[in-house]
Amino acid sequence: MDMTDVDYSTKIPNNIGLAEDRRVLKALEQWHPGYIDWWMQMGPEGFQEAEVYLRTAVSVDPKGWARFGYVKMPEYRWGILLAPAEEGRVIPFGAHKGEPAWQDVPGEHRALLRRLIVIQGDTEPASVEQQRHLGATAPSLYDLRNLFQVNVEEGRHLWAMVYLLHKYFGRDGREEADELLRRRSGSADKPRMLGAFNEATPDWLSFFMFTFFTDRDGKMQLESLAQSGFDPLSRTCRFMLTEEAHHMFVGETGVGRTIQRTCEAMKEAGIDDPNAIDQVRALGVIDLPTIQKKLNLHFTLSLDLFGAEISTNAANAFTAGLKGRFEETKIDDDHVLTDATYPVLEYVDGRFEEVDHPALSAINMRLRDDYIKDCEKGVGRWNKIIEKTGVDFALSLPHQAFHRHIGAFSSLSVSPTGEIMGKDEWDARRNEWLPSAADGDYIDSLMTPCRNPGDYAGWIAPPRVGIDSKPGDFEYVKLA
Ligand code: BYC
Ligand code: FE
Ligand code: FE
Repeated sequence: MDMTDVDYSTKIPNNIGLAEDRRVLKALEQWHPGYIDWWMQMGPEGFQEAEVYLRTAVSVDPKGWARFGYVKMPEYRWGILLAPAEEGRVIPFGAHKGEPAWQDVPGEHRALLRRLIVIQGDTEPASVEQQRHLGATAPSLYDLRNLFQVNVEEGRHLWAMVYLLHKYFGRDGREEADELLRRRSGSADKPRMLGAFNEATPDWLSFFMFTFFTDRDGKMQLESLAQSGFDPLSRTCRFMLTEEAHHMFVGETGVGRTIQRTCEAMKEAGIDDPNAIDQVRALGVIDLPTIQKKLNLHFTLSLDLFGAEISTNAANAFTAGLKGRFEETKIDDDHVLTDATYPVLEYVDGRFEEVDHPALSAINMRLRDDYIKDCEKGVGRWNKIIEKTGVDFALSLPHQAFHRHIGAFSSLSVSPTGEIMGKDEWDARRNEWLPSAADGDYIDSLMTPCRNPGDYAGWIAPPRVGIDSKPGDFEYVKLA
């Protein structure tokens, strides 16, 4: 069998020779029913019988790995797919730089490695849980299908991490794999591990912002883990990244289409002032200032996912060779960083300034900076859409210190433009910057489902092209 082909003869599709690995096959088959129970309880509510036009990975060949067809979600073939091994791969960074990549868990770094895998694994089902109510209000069958595509692939990402736990971590790996099915997004007693994954995703604009900003954190974290000296983690993350691209596409185009529709409606009605919120809302579209507030919320929740700016955990993971930097192998330095420094934004003596720190301690900060650059490009593309319609408005990323709960800025009260203020003033002005309950109610009032092929809710423009080159009125989801 070619390494890029996937074996569909076993219950769990895979390209890792699972049929010959009886111990792991058995462990995963034992985990499987719990996963399906979790999916039925916490997966997309009300659509488990629907036939959804989904892509399934049938190969890991970058040139053609997906096959499209109608599937009922509980019958989706969640598989374990690793990118092909690179012959002679070495650990690209840290104290073990240049040594052969590990094919087994390095004993001295076992606990740290397991923690990284568990955190990554925990986010995947969390996002499915956060999005489970959205099917009821989808603005079109096209969007409904995209939601479900993202959901089944996040489910597969959970499988990817669970495979590593079962294969490489023995008994405590099995226990962690079980715990991944027990925690619940937003639960008071068993919450998911990271903040943003316990927030609600109440409406479709939130979903699009989430897939733009939070799935993009996923991309950055997976890129860093794809550099790992632990080869199975690297290979699994490399394949996950090919799926991730679609999730961010869903977010970027979803927000883009929302903006497009708002601007078109304003132009048709002859409204020039983007801040004429009542007039714009009377048109049944989401005003641009409210879109900015949603952006502020999801961007800042996602910044928190990078951890503290100065982190010994991150330094240890780098030095151990477990988690690298974004595009590690393309960076022109020694990849060991013993003497290197990195500028970290800090609040000192009443103002923000960059202070040099040991680069090793600033690994989280660097990744966050790379993330912000990536986000900025996307916001620029949204602004092009606004510009083309002739509406005078630009979206922007808020200041890094605004609305933070993790890291050095979490103790400050800062506006989106970076002004420091007292907590009382910040609290009083909160609703200028973040979605208020009334904004939420308004958006909610627009969230009525649109279920005829080719129809779209009034607040969002249709996509320019269909999925898998399908025509505009294609029935992406056949409702049961
Ligand atoms: N919430 O030293 P620090 C995705 C804790 S998204 C709550 O800075 P570190 C996806 C931290 O645990 C990508 N707690 O931590 C997207 C630590 O506690 P201990 C997910 C937090 O380890 C959409 C303490 O604070 N993957 O895939 O350097 C849909 C000190 O912090 C948070 C990963 O994140 C938080 N936000 O950095 C579906 C990759 N932040 O140890 C999927 C794996 C920090 O003192 N994870 N704390 O008790 C990591 O690389 C790192 O663990 C983190 C945190 C970047 C998350
Ligand atoms: Fe994922
Ligand atoms: Fe994703």
